[in-house]
This record gives sequence, structure tokens and C-alpha cells, in this order.
Amino acid sequence: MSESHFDQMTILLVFIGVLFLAVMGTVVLSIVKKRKTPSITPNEAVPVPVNDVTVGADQLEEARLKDIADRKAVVKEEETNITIAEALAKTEESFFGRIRKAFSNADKKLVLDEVEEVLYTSDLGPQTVERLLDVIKSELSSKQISDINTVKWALEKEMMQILKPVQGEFEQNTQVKEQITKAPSGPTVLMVVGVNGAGKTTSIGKITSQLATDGFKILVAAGDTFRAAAGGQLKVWTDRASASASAEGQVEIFWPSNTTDPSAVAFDAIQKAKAQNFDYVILDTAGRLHTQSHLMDELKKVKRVMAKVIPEAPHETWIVLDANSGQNALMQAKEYNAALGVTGCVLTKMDGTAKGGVALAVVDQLKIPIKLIGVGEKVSDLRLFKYEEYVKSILGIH
Ligand SMILES: Nc1nc2c(ncn2[C@@H]2O[C@H](COP(=O)(O)OP(=O)(O)OP(=O)(O)O)[C@@H](O)[C@H]2O)c(=O)[nH]1
Ligand SMILES: [Mg+2]
Repeated sequence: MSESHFDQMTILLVFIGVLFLAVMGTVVLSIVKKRKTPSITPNEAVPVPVNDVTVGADQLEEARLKDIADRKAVVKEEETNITIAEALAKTEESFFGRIRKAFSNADKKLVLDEVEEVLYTSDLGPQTVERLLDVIKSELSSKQISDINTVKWALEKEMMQILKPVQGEFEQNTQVKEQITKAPSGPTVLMVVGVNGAGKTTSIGKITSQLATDGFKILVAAGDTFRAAAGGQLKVWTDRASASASAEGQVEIFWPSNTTDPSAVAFDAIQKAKAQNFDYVILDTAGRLHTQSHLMDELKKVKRVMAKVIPEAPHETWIVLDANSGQNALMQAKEYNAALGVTGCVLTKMDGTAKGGVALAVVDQLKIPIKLIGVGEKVSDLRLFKYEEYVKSILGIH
């Protein structure tokens, strides 16, 4: 090879080398840039590069914590702080608002009749109304009955007496986890039931979110195998719950594609949770009317099958009731309780209803505690039911 040929080859090789380095540089830069600016939507899981040896453990942890902080910021933006009293404003208006009107309009002698009418047309149920009227009639003189404040006082006292024996043990609780009886060991299993559209899936999402914030590991089981879109809807909610998880919290959905049998879903989910040390299993179920006996039998079977994995499971069976259903909600709770032994109730849609009085009826007649109330459609719109605040709210005592 001549000397000039050799020089040309060297220049060519150097040129190729520089080109190669430039291309590689651009690729590496774009990868680094992508890592530095992850695009996070509240429901999107960010893959953490666990096997990437070029990223240190500290950086991984930092990225994970940043991801959690970003997601929390998004969830916080969605939060509202509607109180029990605000949620019950319509109920107060339709209940005590009408009693107030009766006192201002009626001839004093007719006040008791008017109060009776208001009570019977609220959603308290006849049995509870009779109990309240008995107290008014037996404890107040006719002069006291014509005074709105003494009537209010008698109602408050009796309502507290109805609620306290059932609700008292939960009154000081401040967190959702305290409302759920914990299994002595292994995962705590919560089965959620109710009629179509009551708010089961939404409430499960809200409950899961709070448990995940407290750092628990939760498996949410898609036991609604009836409605095609149910699993997808539950997935959206578990993603939202996952977005509010603390560093230790973890939310997973159990949603097998190959089964239409809710008992099988429940069985497999509990087995998985037991094997993988989950703290909670929350089972969503398909909505069904309390009058559909074959579907109620299906739920009984689901419950029996759960006990094959953990004898005490489900540790809690909660019925979700739409407060708008009024007296019908009481019937639902009654029938579900007879079939499954309900241990708690979530009363949803308290934000838009004038029928919040049904809480009193459920507790008085069925002795089922109201554990939580839904006050909106967002993930944070869940409150612990506090009976003292409830009574004061519906009687307009602020
Ligand atoms: N305003 C308000 N809406 C609620 C509340 N809880 C649930 N909802 C709405 O009620 C509707 C039904 O809720 P879901 O959670 O799908 O009810 P579900 O019981 O799972 O229904 P099925 O699975 O069909 O039986 C949805 O539009 C929810 O956004 C609440 O507390 N307040
Ligand atoms: Mg549902």
C-alpha cells in the first residue's frame, strides 16, 4: 500500500469513528433526557428499571419517591373537603327545615300533628318514627311540645340513644383502617355487596386509596364477572388508589380473564394474598337486587368458598347503599343481612340527597353500623360516619 493510500484510509477511519461517536452521543443524550422528564399521568404506572445496572439503588429509590410525590400532587389537586354537615345540608332542609316551618306556620295545638307528618314522610321508617314520637309525647308536656327547642332537644337525645349502642365504638376513629376489623393474622378480607349502581366499585376505590396512603398492601379482586366493563372500571379505580399510595403502600388488581365464576375469583385472590403477604383483599361483586334469590345464592356461595382458604373470611361483609333509595335501602340492607350477615354499611351519594335519614333507620332497625359515607364521586370523597355530627347536622345544630 502506498503512503498516500495509507493517509486516505486513516482519514476515512477517523471520520467513521467521529460519526459513530456523534450518533452514539445523541442516542445516549436522548435516553438520559427521557429518564429525567418522565411523563406521569395519575393513572399510569411508571416502570422502574430494576435490572438497569447503570442506575444506582439510591437513584432508583429517589426516582420512585419522586414518582409517588408527583402522583400525590395530582391526587391532592382533585381533593375537596366537603364535611358531613355540608353533605347533609339537603337532608337537614327536608327534615328539620320542615319541622321548623311547622312551628312557624301552624296553630300551636296542631304542631304535634305537623311534626308527626314530617317524621313519617322522612326516610326514618315507621318503627323509628314511632320511637321518636313516643319520647316527644311521653317526656314533654303540651306546653313544651309547642316549643321548637324542647322538641329538638328530645329528638336529639333519642336519636343519639338509637345510634350510640351501634356506632359508639367507632366514634373516636379517624381513619378508614380503624373501621375494618383486622384479621388476627394473614390478610383481612372485605367483601363488598349491594344492588346495581349503589356505588360499590367507587367506594372500593376510595377505601383502597386510603389504605394505600397508610402504607398497606392491598389486593382488589374483580368479582364482578357479570358486567363486561366492570373489571376495566375497577382497574381505573385501583390505578387512582395506587396514585395515592405511600412509599410502602401497594395496590394490585386481581382480574383473571378466564373465569366467569365469582367464587373462583374470590378463592384464587385470597390464596394469592395469603401466599404473597397482602394486608387486605377487597372483593368487588356484581350488583344484584336483594329479591333475585338465585343471585343472592351465588353470593352465599362466594362467601362459603372464601372460608375454605381462611376460615374466618370474609372478616367483613359490607353493604353499599345509595342514600337516594330511602326506605328501599332499608329493605336491601335487611335482605342482604339475612342472606350474608352484613357487618357494616357504606352509605353513598349523601352529597346529593335529602334522604340521609335512612342512616338512622338502618342502625335502629338492623343494628348494622354505618362505617363510611360517600360524599362525592372523587377518590377523596369518603368520610367516616360520626353519629354525633350526623344528628346535629340533620337537626340543624351547628
Ligand atoms: N355523587 C356521588 N356519586 C357517587 C358516589 N358513590 C358513587 N357514585 C356514583 O354512582 C355511580 C355508580 O357507582 P359504581 O361504583 O359504579 O356502582 P356499583 O355499585 O359498583 O355498580 P354496579 O357494579 O353496576 O352494580 C357512579 O357514577 C359513581 O360516580 C357518592 O358518594 N356521591
Ligand atoms: Mg361495580
